[in-house]
Amino acid sequence: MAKKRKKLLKRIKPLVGIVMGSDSDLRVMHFASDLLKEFEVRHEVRIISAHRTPEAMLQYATEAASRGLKVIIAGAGGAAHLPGMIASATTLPVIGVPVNITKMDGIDAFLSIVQMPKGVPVATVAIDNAANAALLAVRILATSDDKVMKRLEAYKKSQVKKVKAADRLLARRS
Ligand code: RP5
Repeated sequence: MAKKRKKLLKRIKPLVGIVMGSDSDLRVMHFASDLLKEFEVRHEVRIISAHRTPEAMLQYATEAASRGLKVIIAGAGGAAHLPGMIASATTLPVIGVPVNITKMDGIDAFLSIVQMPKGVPVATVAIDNAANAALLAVRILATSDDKVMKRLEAYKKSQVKKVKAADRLLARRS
């Protein structure tokens, strides 16, 4: 890891690591970062590939807990081994995001991520649903952080408001 980045990460002390196999996953994975920003949760975003940079992946996974990370969100498409391989090398909770990148509409990535063997869990969200991965990370952090819990409660209330407003609008139109 470049010295500059190491220094910066030390300063911001990220709680959530968002990793993805390729920059082509950013199209989907940026939603996780957007949501964590909304919740003011410190996080880092990295491109690390299980197949193309296996050593970097192992180093990231083995050092994650000691660097202060609490949750890892890992997104990948196709033969999506990144979330499972990271889970195999850390005790942190890992949330997998299957990314739709091939002609198989993301089913390939979904099955690769969800079918983990007993003993190595990965919490898998729906195909391309990086926002839900971030929300799950927020829920995990909220169990030990009152500020995050307050923001989560406010978020839930805003969802209720949104649905009710849409319902009222529909009633007025019909
Ligand atoms: C996976 O292969 C990545 O997560 C990405 O979804 C997919 C394709 O990568 P690129 O060929 O677009 O770099 O490892």
